[in-house]
Amino acid sequence: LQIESQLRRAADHEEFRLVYQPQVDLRHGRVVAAEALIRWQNHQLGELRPDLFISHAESTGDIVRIGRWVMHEACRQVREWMDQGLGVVRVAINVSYRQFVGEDLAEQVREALAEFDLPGSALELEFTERVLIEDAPSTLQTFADLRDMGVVLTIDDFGEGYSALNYLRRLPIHGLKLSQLFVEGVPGNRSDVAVCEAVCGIARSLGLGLVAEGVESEAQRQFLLKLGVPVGQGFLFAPGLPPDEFARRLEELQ
Ligand code: G
Ligand code: G
Ligand code: G
Ligand code: MN
Ligand code: NA
Repeated sequence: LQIESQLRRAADHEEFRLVYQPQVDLRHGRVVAAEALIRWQNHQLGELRPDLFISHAESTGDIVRIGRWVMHEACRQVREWMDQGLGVVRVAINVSYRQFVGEDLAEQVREALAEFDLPGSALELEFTERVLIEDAPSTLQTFADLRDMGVVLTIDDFGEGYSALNYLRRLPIHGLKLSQLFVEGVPGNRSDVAVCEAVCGIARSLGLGLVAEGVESEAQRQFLLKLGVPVGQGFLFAPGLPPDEFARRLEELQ
């Protein structure tokens, strides 16, 4: 497949970049973190969306190399922002299931943090529910090691997949991300409202943080605030921004 042969060479040809979507305090819009989102510009295929190529990269195994690049680049960027005196801010990166199995993820993170002299708290890892479900023998230890480094651990797209409540209880994670699938329908759609309330209740009773995704309207922001969701991200605030635009945005708000 063309996409797969191009993928293999993309990292070497510097075809990837990261954009950064602000996570904001839903009360007054202060930026509390940024999610790094990968972009791929290929000379033959054009701009490809991650939901298309990430699944290819997962099946070929290229995701392991791409994931290393993402972690390195995100840490390099945070260091640059810190050196510029910007009040940043933690960066969240998306981690695939494949990066977790058969790889020493905790060691990778330790090396990246050390290279750029960053505290663990500068980094957040977003996992999918699949990581919980597969429950590899080393998972619990890896989570514990990462948490001991101060790295923030969250479950992405919570509620979309399997929602393994049993695993949530056992793993030392910090927070959940409420899937935009459910945020989309509030406040009008009653079943979406019910799911948002339920996820909020789970987060609260387990003592977990909660970030709402896909906040596009003022009505959604108001609804989530009333529900007690502290942080959100979405087009209401900003899409993923190139690093210089993200930095400008931060400066404006400070
Ligand atoms: O960036 P976009 O809004 O198109 O993201 C689409 C999907 O791709 C999301 O599910 C997101 O989690 C995933 N994604 C974006 N960047 C990365 C990345 O660096 N690594 C992994 N594994 N997934 C990513
Ligand atoms: O739970 P603990 O006290 O270990 O939290 C450590 C750090 O993680 C704190 O800085 C806290 O604000 C942050 N945190 C807790 N929950 C979340 C979350 O859901 N998302 C994000 N981004 N940070 C969180
Ligand atoms: O799965 P993950 O949450 O990592 O992916 C985030 C995805 O959601 C990215 O593709 C990003 O571009 C997209 N996104 C971010 N904010 C919004 C939003 O407000 N509305 C919609 N429809 N998509 C969003
Ligand atoms: Mn994510
Ligand atoms: Na998500």
